[in-house]
Amino acid sequence: MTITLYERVGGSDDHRPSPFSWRARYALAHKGLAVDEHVPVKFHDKQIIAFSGQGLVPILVDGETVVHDSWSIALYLEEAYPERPSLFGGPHAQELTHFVNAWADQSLMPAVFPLVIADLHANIAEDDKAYFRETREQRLGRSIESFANDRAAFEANLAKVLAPLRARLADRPFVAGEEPAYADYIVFSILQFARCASPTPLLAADDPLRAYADRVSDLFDGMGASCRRLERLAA
Ligand SMILES: N[C@@H](CCC(=O)N[C@@H](CS)C(=O)NCC(=O)O)C(=O)O
Repeated sequence: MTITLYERVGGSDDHRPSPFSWRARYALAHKGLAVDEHVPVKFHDKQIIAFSGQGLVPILVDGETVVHDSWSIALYLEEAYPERPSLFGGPHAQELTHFVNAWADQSLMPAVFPLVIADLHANIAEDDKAYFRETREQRLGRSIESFANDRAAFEANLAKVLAPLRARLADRPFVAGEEPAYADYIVFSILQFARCASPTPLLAADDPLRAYADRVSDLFDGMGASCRRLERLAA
């Protein structure tokens, strides 16, 4: 069967800032499923994805099956390919991973977003900037620049939000334990979003969470390495 993944791209086809698209990429790699075609989708490119009946990426097309939403994609892959390595490690772990998904989207992402949004806007394709600015400023009720202004307050908030993650990773390599699983791809996807969006590192060079992000980035032949390039520019 042919597998196609519709993914967000930023300034070029290998600049992939969307955390949700990274989750789908890692889920497929964990299952050992090769993607036959990666379709790059800019923010304003709604026509290419209209077939899915909604306007967000990632979208997985597996043969005749179309699935959108990263969590739904993970559930689909787990059910459709039960003989391949599990993304969760069983039904109870799947339930707990759903909580990790909610924490990442509702706490971690809002803590990271203000620290990188201005750089993300600067780094996406020129013809995507107006759409990005308009939709984000509508949501924020103010300009991107004025929203992102109080960096010190956002950094203090991020430190608080990261505390449970630090505690969890203090004595184990992955959120899921000794081996990585979908919970790690969720958490990593947001650290990766920051790396792809902004050349200013979110975490200090000696921060254990940066080593964690590198660990996940190195999986599957260094699949996440493309986003480290921006960060290295600032190093
Ligand atoms: N809950 C969805 C969220 C997907 C989402 O927000 N995707 C963003 C990725 S950048 C998007 O497509 N945004 C479209 C837009 O900004 O117009 C998931 O987990 O896949």
